[in-house]
Amino acid sequence: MKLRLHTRYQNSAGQRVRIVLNLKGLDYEYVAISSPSSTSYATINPQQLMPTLEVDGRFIAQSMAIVEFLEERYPTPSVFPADTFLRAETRAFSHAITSDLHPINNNRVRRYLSGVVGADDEKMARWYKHWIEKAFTSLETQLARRSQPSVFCFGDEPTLADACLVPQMDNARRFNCELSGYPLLLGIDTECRKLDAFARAAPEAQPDFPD
Ligand SMILES: N[C@@H](CCC(=O)N[C@@H](CS)C(=O)NCC(=O)O)C(=O)O
Repeated sequence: MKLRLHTRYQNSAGQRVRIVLNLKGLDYEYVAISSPSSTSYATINPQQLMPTLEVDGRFIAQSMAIVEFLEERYPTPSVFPADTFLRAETRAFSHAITSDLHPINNNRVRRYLSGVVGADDEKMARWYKHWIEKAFTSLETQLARRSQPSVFCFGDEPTLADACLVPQMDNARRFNCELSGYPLLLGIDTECRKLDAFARAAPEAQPDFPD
C-alpha cells in the first residue's frame, strides 16, 4: 500500500499524523502543499485543509479519521493504551485539542478575525492565548487526575494523546503563550521530543521547512 501525506511543515494537524505514521513505523511520501487554497488541492480535499492522506490514489481527509484508518489497517503497534478506560481518556484528551481548541485558533479563523472582523495584533494575541489557557488548564487537570502518573499522557508508551499534544505545544510556543503553569504537559512534551518518531515529525525536520 502506497501512502502519501499531503501536508506542510507548519501544519499541526498534519504533524499529528506524521507522528502516528512514525510511531507505527510506516513509510510514506511527503507531499509539500504550498497553497491549500489552490484549485488543484481542492480536488483532493474539498475543505482545502491539510493534511490529506493518499492511499493508492484514494484520499482521506481529517487527521483523526486518518489516524483511525491507520490504526485499523496497521493495528500494531497501537497508538492507544491496552486498557479500555485509558483508551477513552486518550480519546477525550485528544479531542479536547483536535475538536475544541485547534479549530478556533487555526489559520483560517485568525485570518478571518484579522482580515474581516478587524481584530488588531493585540486582540488576536488575546484571543489565541485565552483559548490556549482554557484548554491547557483542563488538559493539565486531566493529567493530574490520572490514577497513576506515567511517562507519557496515558502510559509509558506514547499514544494518540501525545501525538496531539506535542504539535499543540509547538503552536503555543510560536504564539508566545506562557507555559510554566503546565508542568505535566511540559514534562510529557520533553519526553516525547526525545523520541525519533516525534523529532522526525517536527516542523523543522520537514523538507519544505524554510532555510
Ligand atoms: N480538523 C482538521 C483541521 C485541519 C486544519 O485546520 N488544517 C489547517 C492547518 S493546521 C489548514 O489546513 N489550514 C489551511 C490554511 O492555512 O489555509 C484535521 O484535523 O485535519
